[in-house]
Amino acid sequence: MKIDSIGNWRRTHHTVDVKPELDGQEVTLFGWVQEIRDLGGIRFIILQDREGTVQITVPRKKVSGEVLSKSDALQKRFSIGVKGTVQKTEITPRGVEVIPKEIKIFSTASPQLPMDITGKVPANLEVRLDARALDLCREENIAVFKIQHAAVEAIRSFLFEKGFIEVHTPRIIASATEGGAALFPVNYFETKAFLAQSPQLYKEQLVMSLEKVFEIGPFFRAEESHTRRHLSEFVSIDIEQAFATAEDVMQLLEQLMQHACKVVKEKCRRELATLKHRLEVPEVPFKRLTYTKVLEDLKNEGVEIPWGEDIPTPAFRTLGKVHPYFYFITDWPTHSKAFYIKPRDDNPELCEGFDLMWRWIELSSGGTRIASKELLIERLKEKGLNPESFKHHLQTFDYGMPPHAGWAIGLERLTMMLTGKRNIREVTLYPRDRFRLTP
Ligand code: AMO
Repeated sequence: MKIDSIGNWRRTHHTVDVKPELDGQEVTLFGWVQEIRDLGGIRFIILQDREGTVQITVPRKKVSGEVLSKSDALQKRFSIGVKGTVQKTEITPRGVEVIPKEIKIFSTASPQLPMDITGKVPANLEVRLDARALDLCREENIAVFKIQHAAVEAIRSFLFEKGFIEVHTPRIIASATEGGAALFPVNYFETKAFLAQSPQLYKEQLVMSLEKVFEIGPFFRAEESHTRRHLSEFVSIDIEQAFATAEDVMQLLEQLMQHACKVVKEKCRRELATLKHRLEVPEVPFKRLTYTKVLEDLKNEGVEIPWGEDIPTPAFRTLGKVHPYFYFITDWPTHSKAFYIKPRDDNPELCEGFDLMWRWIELSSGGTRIASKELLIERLKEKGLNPESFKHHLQTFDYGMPPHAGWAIGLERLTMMLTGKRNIREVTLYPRDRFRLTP
């Protein structure tokens, strides 16, 4: 088949912008063949681009021989260009169709695609992830990532507005930052290094100079657990703020959540409709429950957890039914949180760490940090970590570390909430987990 070059053709409209008001006007459209319906004398081609679809109608007797033979050759997922005339019509749902004057075929596609790109015949998730580039062409997936994009844009501008400076910290590091989660080792010249689990120690150091910082980027956890909410590579939205406490950054976080939901709800009406998801803009302040209160709530539901122990996933599911939207869990036992979280002055058994929950899923965690070097060394030892491995970080506490606090949100978990998707892999372009490293 002859493959056309783009030549001097340039897009005049996206498919969604082809409206009945343009009746009689010539347009140049680019995209992909989503569906072909042949009714003998007339052929309908659904042209898809990033913004939606439009019907290209080919009345056999009325188009040129060249257009006819090109349209006869088309198959699903061919990449094409169409120059044609817009026509108002009653027969398509959008009240418009395009009658082609010229068609260019830029590339062909396999006649046996690994899945139905219209989504009418559902494919299982593993099949879809194996052919992810094709799966991402489905309207539903385009909607998911447009919603994620709108959320990230809203978050960035919110934080800029509040005076935060965007930073980029190292991904190749020498020692662990998050005790619990495992590290991925990498060969670094003659020595061993690791992929960063979080920007925690760097963002804390940066409050000494830049005061209010944020970072959005990928981090790595060698998660053994294969769940619907864990990835080995996830995108973290981190903030850290000087001269602030947990309560200050919790207020910032709830306002940010409300803002992100509001922006997505306004800007992504079409995408939310495609996903059939009703997004609720939450009221602030969010509920604040102490860890001890959570245990009481769980006891009332028949789930008993001894004070001081971790809350297992099934218990969180129960809790999510009692508190169905956003809520904070505060006043965790100090030993259950990372070494850098500040114990309470009035009761060091409890700490100033918090989690932001959405139903049963942890969306974000953070807290007031320890600003005293001695206390930090003590906490490292209590956690069984060697202060010597943290000497470069500890040194920075001799340079005037201010009181500070911060948090991190998992972008994919946030996207699950915004889109109503139940598996984190659905909202990750190319997910990485215990069993998946490709594509
Ligand atoms: P934490 O380990 O709780 O805290 O991570 C913060 C948030 O990141 C997301 N997240 C993940 N998402 C997908 N897959 C994973 N494996 C994964 N691990 C974490 C979650 C979680 O709430 N340094 C602290 C944050 C801070 O105190 O500022 C930290 O990393 O949404």
